[in-house]
Amino acid sequence: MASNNFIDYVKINCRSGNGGAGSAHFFRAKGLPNGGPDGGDGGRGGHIILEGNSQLWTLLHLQYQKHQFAENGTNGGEALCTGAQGKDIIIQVPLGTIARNAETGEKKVEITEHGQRIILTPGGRGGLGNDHFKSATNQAPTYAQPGEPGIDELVILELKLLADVGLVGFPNAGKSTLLSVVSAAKPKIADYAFTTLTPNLGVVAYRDYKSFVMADIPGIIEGAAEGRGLGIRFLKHIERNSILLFLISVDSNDIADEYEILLSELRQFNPELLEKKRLLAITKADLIDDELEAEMRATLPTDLPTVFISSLTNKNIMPLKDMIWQALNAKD
Ligand SMILES: Nc1nc2c(ncn2[C@@H]2O[C@H](COP(=O)(O)OP(=O)(O)OP(=O)(O)O)[C@@H](O)[C@H]2O)c(=O)[nH]1
Ligand SMILES: [Mg+2]
Repeated sequence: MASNNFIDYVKINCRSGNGGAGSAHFFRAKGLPNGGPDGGDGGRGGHIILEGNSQLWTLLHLQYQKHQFAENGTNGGEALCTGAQGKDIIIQVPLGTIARNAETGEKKVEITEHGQRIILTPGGRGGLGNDHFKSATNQAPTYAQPGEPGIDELVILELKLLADVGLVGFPNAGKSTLLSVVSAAKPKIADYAFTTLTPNLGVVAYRDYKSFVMADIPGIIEGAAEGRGLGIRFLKHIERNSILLFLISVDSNDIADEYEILLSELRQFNPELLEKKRLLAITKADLIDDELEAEMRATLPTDLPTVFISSLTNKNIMPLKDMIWQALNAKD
């Protein structure tokens, strides 16, 4: 990861509050020395609760708050007084946070919406006071329930990386080079076709500690669906990506034509791939001047947002990231 401020995994110790004990008190008053049971219930122990917050993008804020202890409930009192509930602890987490039991790895909860609250570690129930135990045959129960103990556990919070962008392009289009300039990934780069033989993933740091994952896959050529080149088996790696970024080099003979070939190969592999949002980056823009760029602009496909970039000079790399981020987070 390019920045140490991006934290997507923390282990925290959660301890919910003990429930307060029920009271075994009996009513007493002048002239009424043997009143009935009036012990109140104990208060519930505090819960540890997770709350989704769409303004958070990492678990960094929890790195120094690894002990989360909720308050105990207080005991029940006389005159049917219920004990006070232990204060809950509410932990704010980014959307896409998954909580697991650290020992078993079992998933406990997942937060997907802003404002969503889920109890992670429930507080102990308060015990019932003796008033609950009176009956026809026992009108003076001296028994009251103890409070239920809280739970002390280790929990792993993990951030599922929000969404991905898959790179689609001919060999040599500059896919791996782009990944290497926007992420800490170090894919092999060379000026021959099929340099990339297996997919590479990189985490792209975006403004304010946000991030997304970019997948660089081997180049696709015409006929890939029939097995030419490395074929299209690698396309399965972009099936779960939420958007596709097409990369076509400025030195392509015909950008619109190359785009159509890529689309057609994707369609043959899995038509659903064409339902994903698409963006187009024309790469190696450092090789042409502004005049030529303006001329080329007129020949580009018009059905998707397009930007001229250069991984060599960093031209339009930030606007490209903005474009990707917008597409990943668009609400449609
Ligand atoms: N001038 C210039 N050359 C670039 C740029 N980006 C990539 N290249 C060059 O283009 C060639 C291919 O780059 P790669 O990143 O390996 O291309 P690829 O799309 O990953 O290729 P495959 O893995 O074979 O599919 C290399 O020689 C790069 O140095 C750029 O922005 N400007
Ligand atoms: Mg490559």
